[in-house]
Formats: sequence, C-alpha cells, structure tokens
Amino acid sequence: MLETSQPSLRQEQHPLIHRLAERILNYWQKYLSLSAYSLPEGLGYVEGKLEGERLRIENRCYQTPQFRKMHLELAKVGNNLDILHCVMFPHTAYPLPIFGCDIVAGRGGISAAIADLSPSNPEKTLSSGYIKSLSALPKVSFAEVRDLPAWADIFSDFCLFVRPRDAAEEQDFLDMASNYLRIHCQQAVTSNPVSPQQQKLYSAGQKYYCTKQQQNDKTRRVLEKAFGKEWAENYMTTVLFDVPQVETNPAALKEKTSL
Ligand code: BLA
Repeated sequence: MLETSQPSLRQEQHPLIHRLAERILNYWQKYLSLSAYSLPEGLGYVEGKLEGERLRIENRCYQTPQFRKMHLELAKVGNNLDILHCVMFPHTAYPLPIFGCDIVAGRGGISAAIADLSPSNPEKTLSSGYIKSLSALPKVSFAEVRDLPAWADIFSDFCLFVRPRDAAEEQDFLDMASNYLRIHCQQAVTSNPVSPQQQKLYSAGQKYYCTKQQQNDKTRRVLEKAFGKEWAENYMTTVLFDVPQVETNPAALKEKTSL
C-alpha cells in the first residue's frame, strides 16, 4: 500500500506540486502492480544547504512488471524553490516510452512545468496506440510556451513545456500531465515484451535519454551548490538518471517461455 496520507514534504509545497504528487501516487496505485524499489543507501531522504537555505529532498521509488524504476522526487529549498521530478523507466524488454515530468516553482510562481512521454525506440516515435490516445485529448493552449534547451532532443511532439500564467493554466497542466500518465499506465499494462535483439535497442534509447538529461545544468547547479560537485554527479547518474544495464526482466522472460 502507498502511504499517501503520511506526512511529507508535499504538504509544504506549491499547491500544483502537491496535487500532482498525490495524483501520480494515486494513479500508480490504481493502474499498476507496485513493489518496492531500493534507492542507493542514504539517498531516500537528503538534506543540504543552498546559499544558507535548507535543501530537502524526499524520494519515493517503486517498480512493477513493466517498469524498472518509477521515481517521484520532491525537493524544497527554504521557502524559495519547490521542485517535483518524476520519471518512469520501463524495463528495456517493454516497448514503452519514458514518462517524465518536472515542475519548478519559485517565489513568483511556477517557472517551468514540463510533461512528456519520450520515445525510447531507435525511430524516436511513439506507437500508434499512444499517438491515437494522446491526439484524442482535449486541446489546451497556454499563454507562455517555453523553448526547450539544446540538449532536449529526447522529447516527443506531445511534450508540454510551459510557464502557467494563473490557477486556470495550472489546472490545465495538471489535467494534461494526469492524462499522459493515465494513458501511459493503460498502455503499459497491455504491452508485450520484445525480442532480446530489440531489447538492446530500447536499452540504448534509455541510455541516450539519461545522457541528455544529465546535461541539464539547471538541475546540476542546484544540486552542486547544496551538496558539492561530486555528490551532484553521483546523484544525477545513480538516482535521477541511472543508465539501465541490459537487463533480463523475470516477468518478460516468463511471458516469453510460456508462448
Ligand atoms: C528546468 N530544473 C529546471 C530548473 C531548475 C531545475 C532549477 C530551471 C527552472 C526554469 O528554467 O524556470 C531543478 N529539477 C531541478 C532539480 C531537480 C529537478 C534540482 O528535477 C531534482 C532534484 N527535468 C527533469 C525531468 C524533465 C526535466 C524528468 O528532471 C523532463 C521530463 C526537464 N527541467 C527540465 C527542462 C528544464 C528544467 C527541460 C528547462 C531547462 C532550460 O531551460 O535550460
């Protein structure tokens, strides 16, 4: 059971972050069959100092038959900066995109809200099932759509990267991100594992995704300032964006041998 009611940083965070965090945990529990995932020792809850302010990081992490690692991270810097980070890495045996979401809230409100289902196949495309469901979602427009940085060639055509202007746009972002997550969970539970050859390609796709995300200097700077260069490098490469090993997923193997 997910203890969604236990005290957590999310109660102290910007309402959009709080609401999306609850939504993510609810959907994970509703649609998927979760088990625990252990993060590297000592990195579940972390505290540091960023320019005299306390930086706190709270991690929740799960796995399922389809997903190698589903990570929800909440971070808070004093009363200045609230961050939600979420990534769902599929097992490389499953032909699934990577759900990723980041919200950064400062004193002036949300500066960045991003949600995507990023392709992990060599063609860098989503499957027709995803495209059909995503295209059928109600269209929303935001007053301020942000330009993606140079490293961000990993995102799909459906990537939403905005600075919500008011509560109505925050609600629109919450609805869209929730819909992406719902579609993803629904597609994932009906997906079948690929051949070992193809699995290598999906593994390379995830590696590429992680390598690009590790180039996000804005994330790195916050972590370096609070915890130092080495810690930030270790955290970005082992907790946030760890490259998957070529894995043998027991669930996938079972399905293969029963064919
Ligand atoms: C931007 N990420 C940012 C910013 C900060 C962080 C401070 C700048 C905000 C802005 O430009 O308005 C910080 N994000 C963090 C920290 C963590 C974090 C410290 O997750 C974790 C501890 N980032 C992701 C994921 C995506 C992502 C999963 O972690 C997308 C799926 C994207 N964040 C992302 C992008 C930017 C960003 C594209 C804008 C970068 C830029 O404009 O250069």
